[in-house]
Amino acid sequence: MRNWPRVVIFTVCVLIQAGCGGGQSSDEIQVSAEDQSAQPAPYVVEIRAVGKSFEGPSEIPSGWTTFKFMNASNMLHFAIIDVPPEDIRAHELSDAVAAPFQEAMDAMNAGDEAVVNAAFAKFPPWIGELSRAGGPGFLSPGRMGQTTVKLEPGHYVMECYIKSDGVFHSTSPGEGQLGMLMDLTVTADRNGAPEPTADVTLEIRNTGFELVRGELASGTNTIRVDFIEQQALPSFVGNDVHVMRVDDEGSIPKTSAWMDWRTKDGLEDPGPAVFLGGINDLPEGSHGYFTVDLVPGDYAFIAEVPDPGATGFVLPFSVD
Ligand SMILES: [Cu+2]
Repeated sequence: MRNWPRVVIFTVCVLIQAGCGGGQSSDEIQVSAEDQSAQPAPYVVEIRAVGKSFEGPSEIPSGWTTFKFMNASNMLHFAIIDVPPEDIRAHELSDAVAAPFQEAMDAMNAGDEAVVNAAFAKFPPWIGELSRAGGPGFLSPGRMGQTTVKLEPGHYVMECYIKSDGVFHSTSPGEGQLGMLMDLTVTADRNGAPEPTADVTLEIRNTGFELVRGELASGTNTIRVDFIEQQALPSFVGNDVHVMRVDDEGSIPKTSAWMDWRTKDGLEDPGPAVFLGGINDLPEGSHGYFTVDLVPGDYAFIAEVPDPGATGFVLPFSVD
């Protein structure tokens, strides 16, 4: 998709040549007219998860941005887009937020509540200003996910906090090193991409999911997700949506129990289900899109909130 401007330039050159050459057939003119009216292409940014690292561009233009998330690792990952206060970069998020989260997690596993509270007390004053701008949802190894959000100019950090052996992927693996945290600057240049069109619309409220328009089918589905409501739960998470495969009757209860990061097995790789992507938290009143390829079978929309099955945040569906 990055070659799109070249295609436009090429088309314009062809039109100029056709105009200068004269004598072209009406068929050729017809083809040129179709080219001119072609829809602008989406702006695609490729992000790769390799081992416990992200690879991708450090700077992109603003506007509707389609993240093509390639999970080239043997672990489950996602890529939530954090919106930190203006001067905060990934290294500061790593030291000031990811490190205390890991201390708290270790203390939770050890059952030491005093140390848990001491770890949370280390959060910086600006933690309350952290917000989220979506990003690709849970994606099993070897898969590709596609998630589109409208990004305004500013500074963002992509993050994955799945755990391996009790350690969040966002936790620094060593002094001065970043875990799965990646700076992303969005410039004032506009990418010119159109808003996607959707096959179905899913609404999210604090009471759960509702499919309000369209029908999921086998093949490629683009899902518009309207965040009618957003919430800040005590576990520091909010509303989002991911697609899981339902392989047997244990899939949903097991995955629902696994969705609370505060438990020892919570969000621990590989997880109890195959995940096909989704979209992370967006602010209340905004919307984004994600695309999933479905083969006939059973699936569910599920949120990364504590006990989603009991709170309306599991919506099973099947495609023929
Ligand atoms: Cu990860």
